[in-house]
Amino acid sequence: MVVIIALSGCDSLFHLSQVHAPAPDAPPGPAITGCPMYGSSVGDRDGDGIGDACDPDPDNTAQPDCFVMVTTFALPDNLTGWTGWSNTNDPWTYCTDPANKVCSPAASMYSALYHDKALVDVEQVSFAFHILNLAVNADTVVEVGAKLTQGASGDVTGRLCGLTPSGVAITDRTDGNPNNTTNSSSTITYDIGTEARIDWKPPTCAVTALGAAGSGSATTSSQDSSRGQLIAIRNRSTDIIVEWVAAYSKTCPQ
Ligand SMILES: [Ca+2]
Ligand SMILES: [Ca+2]
Repeated sequence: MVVIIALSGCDSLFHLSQVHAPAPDAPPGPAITGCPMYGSSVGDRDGDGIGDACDPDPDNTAQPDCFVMVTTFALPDNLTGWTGWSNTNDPWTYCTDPANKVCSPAASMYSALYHDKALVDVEQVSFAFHILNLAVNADTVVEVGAKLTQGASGDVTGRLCGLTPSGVAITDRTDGNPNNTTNSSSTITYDIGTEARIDWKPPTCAVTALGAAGSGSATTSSQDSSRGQLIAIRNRSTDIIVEWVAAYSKTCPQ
């Protein structure tokens, strides 16, 4: 019964189709340490507080890495601080199976999930998910980006990294001119249902399937086409379970 009540309340919240003007950076809170997305972490070789299992630079010696955001979408915080959008007005919701994860709008052609706070100095954003569909369509896209904004259409504008019909790719998106894929290179063969992780650390976009499905990457040499300071994930023509999203920076919150 508790779950039913929670779902009802959040459905109405996540019908919102517009992200409000990003709030300024929140006052610094406690530093995020370990690997919250994995529940625990063993080892921290470089002593920067980020566990080896989720440290993008586990042997750094000069500047420390820091988390600026980690969301595991676990209750009770779940989708707080995130705003969903889809072109069919279907909501992002908590999954009923598995519980405590976020499911994309079913049957939505285009959808995005925006982090509500502007985040500066993000150097890497990582995103883990499962694809649920039995067949990936020719126009299936699962992407993540930082330095984004929400365009007038409600869809993402800015540079994204992830899976596209042409494989792992880096895509610049603008309203009215939605796709300009740069330096698409590696292909990836997917096992549907396998957890995959996207790591976007400009200029490199890497997708790793955590099962037996392989990995791929693409690299761009073009200038960053940043349009804002929002992090968002985006998917098209597929259903996904969102596992976690994390943002890293060399500039640690003071
Ligand atoms: Ca570390
Ligand atoms: Ca490190």
